[in-house]
Amino acid sequence: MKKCILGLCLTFSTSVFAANPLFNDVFTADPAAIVHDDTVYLYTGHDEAKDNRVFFEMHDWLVFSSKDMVNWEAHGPKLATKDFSWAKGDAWAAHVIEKDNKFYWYVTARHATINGFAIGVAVADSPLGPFKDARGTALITNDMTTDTEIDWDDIDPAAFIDDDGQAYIFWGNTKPRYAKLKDNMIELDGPIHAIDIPDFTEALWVHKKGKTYYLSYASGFPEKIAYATSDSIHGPWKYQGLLNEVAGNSPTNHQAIIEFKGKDYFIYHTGASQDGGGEFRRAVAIDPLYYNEDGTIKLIHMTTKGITQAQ
Ligand code: FUB
Repeated sequence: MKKCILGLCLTFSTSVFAANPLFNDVFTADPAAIVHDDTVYLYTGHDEAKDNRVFFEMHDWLVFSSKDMVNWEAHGPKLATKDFSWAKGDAWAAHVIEKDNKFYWYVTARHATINGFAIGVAVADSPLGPFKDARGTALITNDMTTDTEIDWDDIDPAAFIDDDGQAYIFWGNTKPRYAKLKDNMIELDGPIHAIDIPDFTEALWVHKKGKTYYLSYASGFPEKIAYATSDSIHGPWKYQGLLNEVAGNSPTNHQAIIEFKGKDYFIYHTGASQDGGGEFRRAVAIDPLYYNEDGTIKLIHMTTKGITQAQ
């Protein structure tokens, strides 16, 4: 881990300094994470805007890994919008899931010929790739959802595989949606369903703890992460309140929730990078997530300390 103080940069192999943001040499956003072979693989967006004045500049997605949640290895970009022949840029939020020893990376990108944002999927035999477009076409396009006037309502995919093996994809901006995925993970299987949750903006994430399904999402704007629970992946979803407040210096907020070696983690982004961070130059952070005895989740304390105890 590299830390810089007053222009002096030192590399530490142990975690004696604050850990959030995780990376200060690259801007990272929109985290998604999986656990595979006792290793956490963290997939992030990659902010490359020169400053915070105009908009997002995002061309590819990055991968990092850790065996202890403290020390992270950077693997660089492993997928870019140019890897999808149908896409023309804007590498927005993405999500990776493992099924039958294959790794599916669902991505948001702007479609080259169909107006608006779209969702595609790449596949690999390893969590580090090489990943290639699994379809040659987008999986979800803006013309498949005509109930909003905006062209960025089909963004932020989140996949989930239920205990019976059925896979689903959740996504959306303004309107939360989900659909079944076929066994091949690269085709929708049936209709697109609406989800009834309050004040939804974007960034859906689904996880299950015990018998409870959790649906977390960015709410309002500036965004806070809220969540709802259900005893079925199909809902109805019961709103449970906030998971975090507005993340420092960033109006967007985007979470991943994982369990690793028996502990639960909340991974998110802020605009708190030491090197000119902000709305379009975000940085991923991690803090512990704690459940109450009744299955609700305690409000996340967003810290600069982060995770300092190796797992
Ligand atoms: O990073 C671009 C967009 O900002 C994402 O798709 C949203 O979730 C928000 O974080």
